[in-house]
Amino acid sequence: MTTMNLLIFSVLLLSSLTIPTMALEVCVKAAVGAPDHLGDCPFSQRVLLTLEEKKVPYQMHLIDISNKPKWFLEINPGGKVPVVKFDGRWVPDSDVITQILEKKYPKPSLVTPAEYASVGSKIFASFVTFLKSKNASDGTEQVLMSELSALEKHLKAHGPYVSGEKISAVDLSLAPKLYHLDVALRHFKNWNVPRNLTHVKKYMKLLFSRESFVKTAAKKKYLIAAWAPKVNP
Ligand SMILES: N[C@@H](CCC(=O)N[C@@H](CS)C(=O)NCC(=O)O)C(=O)O
Repeated sequence: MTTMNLLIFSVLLLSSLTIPTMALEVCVKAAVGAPDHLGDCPFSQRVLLTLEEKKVPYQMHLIDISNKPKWFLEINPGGKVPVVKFDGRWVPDSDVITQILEKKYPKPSLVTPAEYASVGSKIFASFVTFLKSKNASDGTEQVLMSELSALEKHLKAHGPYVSGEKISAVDLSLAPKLYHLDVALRHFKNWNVPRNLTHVKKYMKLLFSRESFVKTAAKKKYLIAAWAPKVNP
């Protein structure tokens, strides 16, 4: 082997050894009943969306949260997903993780202006309450509708994304939650986001069709399987 060939060979060998270790390790929820498939956790998807949008290479570990492996509980005694390993330290909580990602990988910026950071923040809780409700006149649907109407008003004034033309952190947090709302309410309650919420409808379409979303979304059947025992305990 010539010196040049040896040099090229060494560079290739070195890069093949270093590329996998450059990838961030991330633990996310595995699908309920299918531990080899990506699960439905909206907080895990939020982190994956942030990694995808920032084009940060990552290595995913699927965690069966109904049967957490010993190694996972050792690195993360709190036992929740997502967790990401930064500089040798495992960090839980999607709020904390996405803030660290923004600092470490500032481009493209996903910073949401402070005045828009809580847009839509009550939608998920009101969706869950409505989903689990067995009493059609308990007002839970109206609470959800008022949150969705507030989002509609905001998007009409500032859209197509929460902070305008560019996607930002708040959209990446809302997207998986709106996906749950869309899939679970249609399946369990035959309920759809009303047509007159045109901006919300367009927003959901825009989010769900992004490459990052398609790559990181759980299959609908896994999402339904995860909600079933909570809807009908
Ligand atoms: N506040 C946390 C919530 C994470 C969370 O609730 N994860 C759920 C799955 S979606 C979990 O790990 N549950 C397992 C458990 O609590 O044992 C975040 O934003 O990351």
